[in-house]
Amino acid sequence: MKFLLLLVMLTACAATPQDLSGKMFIFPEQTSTAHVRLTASRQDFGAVTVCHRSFTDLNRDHTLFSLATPNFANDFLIFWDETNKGIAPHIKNVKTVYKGWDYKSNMWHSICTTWDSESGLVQLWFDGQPSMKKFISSGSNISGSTIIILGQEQDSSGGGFDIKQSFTGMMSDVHMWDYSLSPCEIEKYMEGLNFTPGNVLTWSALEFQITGRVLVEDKQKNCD
Ligand SMILES: *[C@@H]1O[C@H](CO)[C@@H](O)[C@H](O)[C@H]1NC(C)=O
Ligand SMILES: [Ca+2]
Repeated sequence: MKFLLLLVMLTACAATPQDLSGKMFIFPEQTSTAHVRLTASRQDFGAVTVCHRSFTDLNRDHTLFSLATPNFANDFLIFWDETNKGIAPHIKNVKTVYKGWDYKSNMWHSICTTWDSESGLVQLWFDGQPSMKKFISSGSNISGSTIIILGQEQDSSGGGFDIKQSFTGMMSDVHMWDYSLSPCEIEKYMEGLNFTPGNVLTWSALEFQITGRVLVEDKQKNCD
């Protein structure tokens, strides 16, 4: 009975968007199971911008944001590639690597990625700095039933997790838009100023479901 009640409560939580302003997800241990599944407010994307902040001390491959559809397991993936020492966006299973960033352990990093299907260009922003634009994939939308997961990297829609690509650490301020955000808006996000919140995923009204040991806590504030 207790279990049933808990189940009902969990289900109710998952269905209601929550305001995570000032909060973060903590992924405190390495597993091939613990993750957060985010519910997108829409599907079929002719363009995408995804922003997030993360903090980790991993020195191996790890996922930061994994969006899969039945068509492509890596339909929109942001990945740290340890071999190439670069941040690797994947779009429609095509990968490109951005090297040369100071992706230091044990500090917060803000990363935004934009892509649009018309030009096929991808661009990354790392701690306030824009990368060059690179061609990755053009001519068709990201479409089909969308599954977005933090903490694990999908090799198939909703599954195929690999402990060696899992994320441990903290993650916050996850937003997704179905258009290319302007450089000014991205700068505002980077600097923690007021910006236009995501219209596909909004941190202040996030629908999500936690599986395994992932916790929500307040972000540490500086004492004054
Ligand atoms: C691609 O997505 C946009 C919305 O972002 C939509 O207007 C357009 O019709 C889609 N294109 C195709 C070919 O489905
Ligand atoms: Ca994988």
